[in-house]
Amino acid sequence: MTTDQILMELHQFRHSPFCLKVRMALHAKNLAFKEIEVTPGIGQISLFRLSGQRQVPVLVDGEKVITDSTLIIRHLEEYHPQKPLIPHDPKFAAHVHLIEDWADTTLAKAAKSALIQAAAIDTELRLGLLPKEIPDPLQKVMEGFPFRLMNEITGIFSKREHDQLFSSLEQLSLLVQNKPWLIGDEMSIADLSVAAQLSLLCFPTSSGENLKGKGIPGISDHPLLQPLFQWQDQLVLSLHPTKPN
Ligand SMILES: N[C@@H](CCC(=O)N[C@@H](CS)C(=O)NCC(=O)O)C(=O)O
Repeated sequence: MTTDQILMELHQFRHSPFCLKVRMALHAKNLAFKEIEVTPGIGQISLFRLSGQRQVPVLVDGEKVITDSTLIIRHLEEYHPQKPLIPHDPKFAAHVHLIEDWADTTLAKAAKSALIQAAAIDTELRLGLLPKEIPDPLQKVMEGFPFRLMNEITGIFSKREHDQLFSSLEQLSLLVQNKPWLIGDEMSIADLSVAAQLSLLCFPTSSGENLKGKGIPGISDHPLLQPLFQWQDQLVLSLHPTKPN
């Protein structure tokens, strides 16, 4: 049974874009929920016991335990239908599903690779991404670890991948100029999915003091992409009350 009386629980990594996507959907629907921070590694053991898999986000809504951001939002649409995030018009809905899938796969993969490459070079960025719970000695190890060398060996983010990502971002930047929503006249899960993944490229104000304003050099500060990152920051801020990090 799903009930509004029991507070929903969102098991998450704070900086995971998929968790941000779900948090934004919960806020858009004005639903109260409790955030449960999962410690990478050790915390995923209890997550596995809870959900049968080790990835975040996981939503616990009454007796239901739902994994995967897309399935979580389908669940919210069904059981908490206020402020729909999937349009009723089937054609708009089809566009929304396609963009959500693209953002969760192609954009997510490219943004993650770009971030790993940038973090390999920028120690401050690397440390800012660590969960608060990581003890100081481990932070020191992360500081000294030869990420740059590892990155050069694995060649993790090629020029071709960078150019493909940049071209998609340029197109998105055009789409959001003078229009607040990617599809139709209402906010949809397409907007939330794209904005969430963009948070890996340009950290929104809601990421907290250590990260806000940081981003991938050459992308987050590129003039052509400013309309896109401004759109993202406004959307995330409007759906994500700032908390001390
Ligand atoms: N398709 C999933 C992807 C979730 C995902 O990739 N979660 C990452 C964090 S961003 C994770 O839990 N990684 C830890 C692991 O794979 O062990 C969704 O939409 O929720």
